[in-house]
Amino acid sequence: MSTSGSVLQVGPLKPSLAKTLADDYAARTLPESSAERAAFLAEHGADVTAVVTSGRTGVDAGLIAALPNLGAVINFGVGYDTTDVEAAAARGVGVSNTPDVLTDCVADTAVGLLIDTLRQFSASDRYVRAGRWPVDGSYPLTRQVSNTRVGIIGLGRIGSAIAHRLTAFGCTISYHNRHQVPDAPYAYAASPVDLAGGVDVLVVAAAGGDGTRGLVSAAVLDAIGPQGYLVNIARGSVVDQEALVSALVNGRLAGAGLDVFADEPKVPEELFALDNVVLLPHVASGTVQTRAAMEALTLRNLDSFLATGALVTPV
Ligand code: 8YV
Repeated sequence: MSTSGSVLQVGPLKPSLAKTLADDYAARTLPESSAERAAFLAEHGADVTAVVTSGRTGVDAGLIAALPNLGAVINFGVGYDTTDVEAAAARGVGVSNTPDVLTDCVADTAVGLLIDTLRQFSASDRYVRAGRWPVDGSYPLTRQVSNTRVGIIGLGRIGSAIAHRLTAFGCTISYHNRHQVPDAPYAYAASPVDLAGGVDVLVVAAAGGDGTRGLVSAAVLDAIGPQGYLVNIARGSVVDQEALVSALVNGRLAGAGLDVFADEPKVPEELFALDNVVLLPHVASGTVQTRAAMEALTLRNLDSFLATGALVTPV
């Protein structure tokens, strides 16, 4: 489908998606620098009816205000915490995301990261590569995964898929969520501290944004305790990162597996030397198959909006 240049790309996107937007939709790209941006918006702002962005960048209230004819913000990714949904709603601007298509890969990553963190496979690999096995002998013993007690914060699509996988490992699952989930076969904890106090591993799968900022606080980390682990595949903002680093550096937490950070791509360097911490560069949905499905759903939302004004997967 082609349009008269009414589509605006905001922030970097998957190269094939950016190419399709430019070639087939005559999309323009919002300049990075603020000086160029102001001139661009003065010239083209009123033409824009649809923005395509990702969770990395998003659309804030200022940008929404500068686009008087905007009708939709189409987000590549399930998380849309970088877009000001309230400001969009106040203007009648729809927001879509890419749910479901990435659930399996993100849940796979959560389980892989959990296993790597408890069993220290990444650290063991480094041990072999550094030539330490013949010199220092067997790698130190690690923590069993199967039959552990796992608490999940956020029992949505992804949290439920993680719970389902870990059930097959014989893990006992409990969860905390804004609301208790009807018919969920897992024990509900009324608060994150209550949940953390009764588990060996706390997995964060809650949406980011102001509603969950710092939900995993210093008190929650203390409740997990020196024998417990944290795994985060959600958003860095859900965890008090300063408190987490301090707990890990001081041995008040047994370990952590982190795919997301407070200020990506910056990762606290204090963690680099810790073998009980696994650090991933926000790759949970990063497979060829899932990213292609996310791209296709992003374009379905754009096509639907341009043709009918309605989004396929509104948030
Ligand atoms: C993507 C994600 O890496 O979907 C999300 O919310 O965090 C990831 O799947 C990201 O959105 C791409 O920018």
